[in-house]
Amino acid sequence: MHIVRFLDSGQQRVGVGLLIDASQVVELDVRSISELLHLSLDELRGRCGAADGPVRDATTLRLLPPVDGLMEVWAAGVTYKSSQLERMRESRESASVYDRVYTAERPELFVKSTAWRVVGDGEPIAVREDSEINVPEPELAVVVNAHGDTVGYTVCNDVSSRSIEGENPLYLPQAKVYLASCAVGFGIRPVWEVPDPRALDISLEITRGGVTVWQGRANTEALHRDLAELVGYLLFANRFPDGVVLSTGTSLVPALPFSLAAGDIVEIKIADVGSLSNPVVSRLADSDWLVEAIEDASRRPGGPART
Ligand code: DO4
Ligand code: MG
Repeated sequence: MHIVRFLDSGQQRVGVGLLIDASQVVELDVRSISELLHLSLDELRGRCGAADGPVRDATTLRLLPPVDGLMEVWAAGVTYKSSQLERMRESRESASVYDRVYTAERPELFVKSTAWRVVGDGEPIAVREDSEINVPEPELAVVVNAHGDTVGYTVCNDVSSRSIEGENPLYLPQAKVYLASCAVGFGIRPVWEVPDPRALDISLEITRGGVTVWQGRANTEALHRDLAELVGYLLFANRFPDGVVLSTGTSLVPALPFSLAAGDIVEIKIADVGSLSNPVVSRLADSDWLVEAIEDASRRPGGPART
């Protein structure tokens, strides 16, 4: 079961519900994911268990990323050995910062996205025109409620520019935070349905013109830090009144000089959690969805309607 946010194009409204067996959505009597994240974990579980709203055919709805209101997406970095080694390769002059942060007590955490910028399943992700090497970063993401409790998991793609970060680590925000650089999966798998988040298979496949150009597999058992430790640092001097998504870092990084190209399809699967598939664009103007999202968001600070 996944907690989902959906667009009903017929009725021109956004709703929230439970996706059951990928075929049916049982509506919940709330207006947003953030409203659900105001509940305690017990209240949320009770609300999901007692759901008896209208049942909808999931194929008639468009699933939106489960991030809305004042929610933010944050990300942890260099949490897997493979990520540390690849970043040391791309950044020879500043290689030691990755070495040091991997073993330091304090993890690397950064803001990845506000809610309205998040791209959902099937929507385009972008690579920057001023960046030579661009990669997807498939990551397990933890969903934390307004009280600081982990309530579920989802899939995040922390799309990044390796060349901009490699030039100087102080360029990290430009390498990581730009329009359509953050994609989040179609729903939240509740924490009570994922017995061991440190034993999940992650796969990444990149296809170009129907041909696989890169694929890899990993498992969250190789994560160098506890999930609770990452969430603890995130909340140490911060509060998230509508909840927050914390992406926990990547262990799959295509070796240099591989780069994403416009037209590629990036497919991520995390066992028991979900999947995420997005086409790649390089010129924002070429993506109708992005252009509409920007226009929409500027009219509605609450977020794009995405009709
Ligand atoms: O240090 C840069 C970011 C690393 C990152 O995003 C990751 O390891 O997933
Ligand atoms: Mg990352």
